[in-house]
Amino acid sequence: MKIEIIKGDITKIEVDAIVNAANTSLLGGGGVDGAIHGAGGPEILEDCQKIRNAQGKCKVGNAVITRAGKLPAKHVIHTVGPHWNGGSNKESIKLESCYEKSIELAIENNCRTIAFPCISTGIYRFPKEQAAEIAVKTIKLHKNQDAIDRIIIVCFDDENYQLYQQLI
Ligand code: AR6
Repeated sequence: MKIEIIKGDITKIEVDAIVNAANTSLLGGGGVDGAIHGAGGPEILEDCQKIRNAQGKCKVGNAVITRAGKLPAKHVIHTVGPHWNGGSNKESIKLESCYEKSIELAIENNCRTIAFPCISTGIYRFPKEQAAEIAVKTIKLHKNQDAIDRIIIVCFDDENYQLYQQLI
């Protein structure tokens, strides 16, 4: 499994699955969530609504999968990152679970290439350095490395890009 770090917009990446930093409602929001729904069109929200009707809200640390509408990716995996609350609310474990569950869901859906944004490091204010360490550690330690060909971490801002380059 190859890990790549790039700087850019995740809505433009052609992979089997891009990951969305969603919220528990699954019904859209700002940041990368807004960009994905905006670029992908109504098909993504339609699938999210069906999931909501079937299972209710998505818990923090969990993930669900939908079609990708007009995006170049084939699927969108929506995961809900933790809101940073000083670190005493199991934020690290919850963030680790986002990466873990997203990779598992990708494998279950035969996705061999995955692009991740820097989950929770925007509106949810998770400290970027700590989030990057958790992301890299969780991806590298994933037990089913043979099932994935490539993971791309898509950094939107310079700070994240530099942090990930130092780590990889
Ligand atoms: N491509 C890649 N990364 C992006 C893009 C993009 N187009 N746009 C922003 N980022 P955020 P969170 C980066 O705030 O912190 C939403 O309202 C951004 O620079 O999108 O998990 C949801 O609905 C940052 O590094 O997500 C939730 O309510 C990273 O993506 C809440 O925000 C994550 O920032 C989730 O907050």
